[in-house]
Amino acid sequence: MKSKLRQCTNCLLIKNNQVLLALKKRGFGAGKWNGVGGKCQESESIEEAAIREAQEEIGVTPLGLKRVAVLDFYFPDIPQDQNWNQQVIVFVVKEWQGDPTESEEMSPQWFNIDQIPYSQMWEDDPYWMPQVLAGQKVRGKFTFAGEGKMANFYVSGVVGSKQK
Ligand code: 6OG
Repeated sequence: MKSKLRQCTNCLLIKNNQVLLALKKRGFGAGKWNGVGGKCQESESIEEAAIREAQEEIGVTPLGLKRVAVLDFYFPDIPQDQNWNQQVIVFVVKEWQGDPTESEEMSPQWFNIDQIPYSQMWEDDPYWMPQVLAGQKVRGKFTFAGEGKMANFYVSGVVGSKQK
């Protein structure tokens, strides 16, 4: 039987046509720009996890979370016990407390919505982030070959494969 994917959060702060991304400094996805977030613990709701992770990673407390995407990621080449398979719940945040601040894990920076550094991000991001930033909701499923080459994807009705 297929096991349930573990859940993770990812928050995109948005203000004045800009989105806040953060450079991951260590661990899974190191060297890539991404929204802020991480693993949901058993004792908390996904929203509580999103708030805690934003506080830990960039010192910001989201005051409103809008759930905008549910993304499943599969890494069939990575041993299951390394836990890379995950479901990421993406939230857009338009109000928060605190100023984005660098932590040991992430270094935040504002980007214009039309200047997102996709070449330095996970390969799935251009397939769902533009829709989310345009105000749409997205359901996506992505399969990666090896540690980070996207092989197949499904995004809200669009199915494709990518060969590199
Ligand atoms: P930690 O495991 O370090 O949190 N995440 C992904 N984000 C994007 N854009 N693409 C992916 O494609 C991702 N896989 C995971 C979820 C990891 C953070 O990275 C997100 C979390 O916000 C594979 O605690």
